[in-house]
Amino acid sequence: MLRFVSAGESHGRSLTGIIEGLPAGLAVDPDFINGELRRRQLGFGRGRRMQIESDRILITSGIRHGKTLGAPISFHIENRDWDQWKIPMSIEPVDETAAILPVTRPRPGHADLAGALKYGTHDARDVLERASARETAARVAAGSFCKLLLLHFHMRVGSHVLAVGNVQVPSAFECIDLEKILALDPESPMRCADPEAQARMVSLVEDAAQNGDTLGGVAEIVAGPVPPGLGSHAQWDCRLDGRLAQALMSIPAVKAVEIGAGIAAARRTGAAVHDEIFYDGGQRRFFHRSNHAGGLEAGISNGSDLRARIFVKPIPTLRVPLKSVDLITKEPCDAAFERSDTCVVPAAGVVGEAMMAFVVAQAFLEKFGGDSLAELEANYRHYQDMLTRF
Ligand code: EPS
Repeated sequence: MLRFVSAGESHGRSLTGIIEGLPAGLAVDPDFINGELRRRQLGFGRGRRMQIESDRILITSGIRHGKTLGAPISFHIENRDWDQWKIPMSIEPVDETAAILPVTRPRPGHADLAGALKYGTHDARDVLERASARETAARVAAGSFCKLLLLHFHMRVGSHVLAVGNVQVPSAFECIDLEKILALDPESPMRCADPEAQARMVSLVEDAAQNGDTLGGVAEIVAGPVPPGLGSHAQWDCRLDGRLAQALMSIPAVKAVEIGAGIAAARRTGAAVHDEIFYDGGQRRFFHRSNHAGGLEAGISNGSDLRARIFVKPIPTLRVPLKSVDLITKEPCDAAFERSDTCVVPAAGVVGEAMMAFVVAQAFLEKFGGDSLAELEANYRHYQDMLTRF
């Protein structure tokens, strides 16, 4: 079973990750992973922290001479900002006189209050450090290993931004092909297919930053070509749509996930929603001309691209603060402000790609299994032969 865990605080020494369950023999190029880490740091509206960090992976086990061993892979990503935080985030007890102020004014929308109550701490830093979206760098690294596995089987994952605040792309730019998504300039401000909407998104973020406010938005994540038959209808927790939704929903600030035409489908009739079935005799395969299902029917991939959208709430750290209550005095106060971002929708899309890559790779390995890449290839080839002879 493909599994991934991470550890690390936002201003601690480093992030650490372990991914296990990848087959032996997969070539791993750290430059590819570093490229993905860089993509996550981009996007207009990120704060000063991204100028400090320059995320790079250090792989510490599970790879030999450039290829996976089938053993757990461990890795680190250093936090450059650690230099400024050695005392407040010290692993060792520190001198009481070091005057480290606790965070006692919880920010509405962040982990501060719920986490402080849960752990019985009056210093919200004890929870906010791990709740920080810094952790998503480790997800992108883990997702990059999954992307490399999927690439070996010609599958790719991409994302683009559909909305920032109330600025939305016109419908012609919504369900664009994966090829077009992958061709978007990673260095563009929003990784949005419509330059006109992108310009308006940028100026909206500028206004929000000026006003000490923040913005959310919507990103779409697409994977393809995904073979039919991944996931299962047989048990509730095997359904791939549910697993994908959980993975995407777990991204910090994501408050809703939509698969395919999801929300709009609820308002339409069946005739307008379901993707009709066709057969291509030449290629000996079934296909759909539309993809309202987002590539998933009954929790099983149907051969169309997987398509999901994440709805990202505005960042909860506001320079013009909301009302709060002090954790110690219980007096009304303004919420704390820490350096933060104004908008992270393009970065959330990159994290969404990592999560989708993980879910697809996990389901792919479940179906085709094997300890080595050669065994996995043989199992997959056998299934493809079966499909053409179906
Ligand atoms: C975050 C606050 C900001 C973000 C951070 C998430 O960090 P800082 O407080 O150090 O300025 O930049 O995201 C990252 C560090 C990252 O790598 O994405 C928060 O409070 O969630």
